[in-house]
Amino acid sequence: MSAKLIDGKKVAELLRKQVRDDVDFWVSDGRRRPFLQVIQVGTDPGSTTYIRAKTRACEDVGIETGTDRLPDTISARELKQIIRGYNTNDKVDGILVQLPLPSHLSSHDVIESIDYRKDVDGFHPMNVGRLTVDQPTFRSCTPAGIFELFKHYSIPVKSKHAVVVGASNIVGSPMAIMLSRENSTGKATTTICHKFTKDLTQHTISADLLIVAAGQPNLIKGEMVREGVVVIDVGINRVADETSEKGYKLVGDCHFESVREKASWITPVPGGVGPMTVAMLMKNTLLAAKKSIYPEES
Ligand code: L34
Repeated sequence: MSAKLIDGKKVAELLRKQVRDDVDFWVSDGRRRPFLQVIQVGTDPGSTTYIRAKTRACEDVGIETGTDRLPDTISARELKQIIRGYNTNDKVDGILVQLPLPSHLSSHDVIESIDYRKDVDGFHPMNVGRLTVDQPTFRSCTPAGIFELFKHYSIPVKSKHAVVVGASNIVGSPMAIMLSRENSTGKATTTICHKFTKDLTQHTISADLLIVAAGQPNLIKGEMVREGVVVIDVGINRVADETSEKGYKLVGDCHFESVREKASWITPVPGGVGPMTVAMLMKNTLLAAKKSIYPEES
């Protein structure tokens, strides 16, 4: 078998088109456009690329956006003061602090200072907590995007064995929660593997759905998966490549060729999960503007 490719770029375009139509409808009777405030601390090249993709997507769907580029020497106090300014600014619907942060800043502390009603990343403990108890919430963009891919390709999730490799707060952990719980699409038997897992293959080999978000090139090889598995490769690693103009190429966490041989579906890197993350951010920002998840008290 050679797996069919899951085209995240295409599905992301379809989603953005939907959001664009919704935004047009939202502003058609005189409401202001949704506004996303992005905050970058430092100059991590990956962050710069991803933020560019996000602001371009905003332009594409008609969401207004501003980006703060702050020095990596900024103190926690100063950063949180800036965030508080956006929390109380009625014109700002969504606030996104791009991760990772420089090591002197606590991402927990910074994320918790964001008003959870503007937390379009779905990283605030309020939103993560609501996710775990199946209440409406901002769902983190990457896992939510993966569920959109399952939906688009009619890949069944319910009662399957889903194995998540990696337990980060950004992807692995919320993904596992959504897989195991989420009302409409989850209900999978879910295994979470992480760096303390003893025999990774023992788990991956029994996966119907394998979601890999470990940040380690070639972690998953063909011999570690069973025939017909659906593989979602969230990894986005830069590896040196003299033949490319940039001097590097992007690879996922799977050894693509050997895993593709066995899988029924697989996401490519790039062009798989990455564009879905960006598209779901557009969706969440519109939800924030509409106050769909946290309606204002009347
Ligand atoms: N706060 N920090 C916050 N929110 C997030 O949702 C993220 N993430 C992750 C890193 N830090 C974050 C992203 O935005 C990863 N991530 C992200 C976003 C977009 C892309 C990849 C990761 C993306 O567009 N990937 C393209 C290729 C981009 C390239 O050329 O480097 C792709 O096709 O996969």
